[in-house]
Amino acid sequence: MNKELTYQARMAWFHEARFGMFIHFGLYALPACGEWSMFLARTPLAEYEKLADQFQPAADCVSQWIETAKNAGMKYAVLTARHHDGFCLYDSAYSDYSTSKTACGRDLVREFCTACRAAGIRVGIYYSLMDWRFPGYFNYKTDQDSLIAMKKQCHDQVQELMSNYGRIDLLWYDGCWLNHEPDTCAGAWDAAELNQKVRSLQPHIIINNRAGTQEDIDTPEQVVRHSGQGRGWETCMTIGKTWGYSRYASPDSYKTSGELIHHLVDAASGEGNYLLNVGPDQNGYIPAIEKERLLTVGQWIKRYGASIYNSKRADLKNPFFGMWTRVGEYYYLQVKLWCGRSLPLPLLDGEVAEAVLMATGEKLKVDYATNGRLIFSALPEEPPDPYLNVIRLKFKQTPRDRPETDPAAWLLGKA
Ligand code: FHN
Repeated sequence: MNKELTYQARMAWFHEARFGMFIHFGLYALPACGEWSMFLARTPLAEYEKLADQFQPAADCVSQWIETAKNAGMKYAVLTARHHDGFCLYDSAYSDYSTSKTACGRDLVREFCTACRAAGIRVGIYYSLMDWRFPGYFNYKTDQDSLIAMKKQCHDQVQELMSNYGRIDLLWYDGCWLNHEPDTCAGAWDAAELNQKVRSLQPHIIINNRAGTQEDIDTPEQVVRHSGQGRGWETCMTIGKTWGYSRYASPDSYKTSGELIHHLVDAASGEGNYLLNVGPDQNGYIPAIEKERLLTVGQWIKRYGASIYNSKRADLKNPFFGMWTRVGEYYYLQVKLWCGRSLPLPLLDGEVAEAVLMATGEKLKVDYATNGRLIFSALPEEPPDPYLNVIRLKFKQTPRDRPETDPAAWLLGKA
């Protein structure tokens, strides 16, 4: 029996990683109207299942995902092994409704695991507990046979995913709510029993909180919401409006690269991760607009990744112009609002040993003014980076926020 790994030991790679790729891929890429199209259009099962006859993604699509993830500075990836529509992207012993046993003829999860490991990217598996094909999901109070069959499928398939694909680093449950009543999760799925089996098969694994038990990480969705000290967390977010491929979305419905970088840094400032989603198209390729956004984020990370990977909380109030991150002995000012040649940082107690503008490598002049203000000067008039500019600081002692006992004292320079 593997010795029980401590939570900190299991979470170490996750905190170093900070940035991952979420991949929502499946039959829904064919109708190209998001991953919920089967349910929202109330497409009869027999009609929807025919999509499997046309589902033949390009041979090199998985390698394109992982190459893009690498170039984006992402350190892990999470693939939908099976989403709510029940179609498996792997060779399941419990279902013929899979890529292996239909036109595709491939085990995409196996391709994904192989490509991730070859690229040094950690492997995450997304699994939807619920499956729309079971009437017991909708009529869970009256159709016990179907509900039990769906839960058995869930336990069987999670175990085969944890047994047959080597080391899995992150298990990403989803869809535990029965008929959209969110508080019916934990008991309905026997999540505690299931996760005990998972951890015996994968002792180092990180499990998310979406099977109804807390496990290892919180998973705020489409919002950066910091968890408390010591609790792992990860914001998952789309670049466009839908998780699964949508061919019809207007370009202006996609988040800008600046917004994505800001969310990434916001998560890192709170010791959290950012799981950013791509929805590959019917051929399995990442849509051009999503790929372009990721490569732009990757360019920023090439310059400033040292300020987010393995980040810790700075335990300082964010300045008016941006955010703090801290890595080791360095504090990083993530400057979103550029203020020209000098930058005032009020209400801070701490003597700066070194201040460097990372974009240029130039040392900055630091003056100490009233109201606990550090004034950084010798900055360029225009922001050197179009997104977030980073000033790396080393202090002579741990910096502290200066408390404002009298909120008006700053008026007379006495804060
Ligand atoms: O219903 C799913 C949705 O399709 C998508 O997979 C997201 C990703 O976190 N999770 C559920 C909605 O919360």
